[in-house]
Amino acid sequence: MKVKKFVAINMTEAMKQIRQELGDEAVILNSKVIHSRGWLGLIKKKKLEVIAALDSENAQNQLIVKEKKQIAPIITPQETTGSKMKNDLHEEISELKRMVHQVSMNQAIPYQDLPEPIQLICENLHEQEVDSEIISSLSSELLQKWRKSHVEPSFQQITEWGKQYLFNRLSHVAYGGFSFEKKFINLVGPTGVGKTTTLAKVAAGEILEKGKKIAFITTDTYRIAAIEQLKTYANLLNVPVEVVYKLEDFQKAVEQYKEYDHIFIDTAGRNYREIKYINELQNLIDFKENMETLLTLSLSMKEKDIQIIIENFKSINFNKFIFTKLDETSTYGSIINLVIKNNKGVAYLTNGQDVPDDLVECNAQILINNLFAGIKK
Ligand SMILES: Nc1nc2c(ncn2[C@@H]2O[C@H](COP(=O)(O)OP(=O)(O)OP(=O)(O)O)[C@@H](O)[C@H]2O)c(=O)[nH]1
Ligand SMILES: [Mg+2]
Repeated sequence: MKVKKFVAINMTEAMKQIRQELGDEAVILNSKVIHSRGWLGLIKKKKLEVIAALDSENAQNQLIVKEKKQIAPIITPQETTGSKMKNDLHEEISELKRMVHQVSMNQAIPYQDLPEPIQLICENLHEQEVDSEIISSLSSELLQKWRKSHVEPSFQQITEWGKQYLFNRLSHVAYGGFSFEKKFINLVGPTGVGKTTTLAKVAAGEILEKGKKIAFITTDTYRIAAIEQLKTYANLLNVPVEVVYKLEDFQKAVEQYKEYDHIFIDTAGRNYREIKYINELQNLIDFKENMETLLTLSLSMKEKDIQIIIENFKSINFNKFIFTKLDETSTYGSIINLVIKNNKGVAYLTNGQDVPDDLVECNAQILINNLFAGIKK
């Protein structure tokens, strides 16, 4: 068997070379995209490396390699006999399927032509589901800085440029926990994201560290266990709880707790992709009160669904986001996308079930550090 490596700008050129050297009966064993350095080492040229072989003994039974849409070869079986040939054919088809998949995967990644360090950063952000618009403007910025640089920048330097770029895009919104300038502290958001747990974490901090006088209100009468859950935290923290079924109850509770420093409101999780549940919430809580409202979202949710929920909550005019369950993911891109898209900052991040420990007051730097934590050369 004669095996040879061919390098060409695309599959069409590779096929020409293979036909010229090995003839029509050559078999392609493997192909991969390779990169060669271009001008000043900046632009990398993409080439295709193809390994082809010719089995002279079985030449008459070999597969004829043809080209399909200039991307991947297809095979056309000629007359074959016996199970060996069937097996060979089967193997060839599997190999070609794998190659086609590989080539199409390579083409799907839009960062291939960038210098390697920038490519690495962009691919990592892509993995973390950062919006392609953000990655593409970040890569332009990094390329520009690279070109202006008199010496070849280190990977660390490029990473710092990337962090700075994102910081500029993220830092115009407000971060940090509740200001506690308002009497009512309110958490809203979809089912099971961690509203009650987070409320207990924040309340525990205010009571245990600052000695504040706190009361709880729950409007979650939808789930029987919800009241019990809040009561358990209330007992542990030694604070009263009022259950609110309608707006008048809410107003009564306001009067009843007027001596307290803050009233923490726990709301029911509903399918807030439907606007009717937002209206229900507005019928229970007087959002015109002296109130700070945070929209609680979990990182285990799909970003598309989160965005629909955010749009629906805009009528309530919430102050900031809380993102929960950071411990359940290593994909932080959606936080970055949602902050930039909605011009809203993040109050807290939660990273576990422990009350009160698994709560972090957020700022832009924390978001960027999380995003870049896994990017290493
Ligand atoms: N892994 C992890 N689990 C969390 C986190 N925060 C809350 N949980 C868990 O998520 C589950 C739901 O938490 P809840 O606080 O009851 O959520 P909720 O939003 O109040 O739920 P509903 O009131 O039913 O809408 C519980 O098992 C919590 O312990 C977190 O940051 N990480
Ligand atoms: Mg709850």
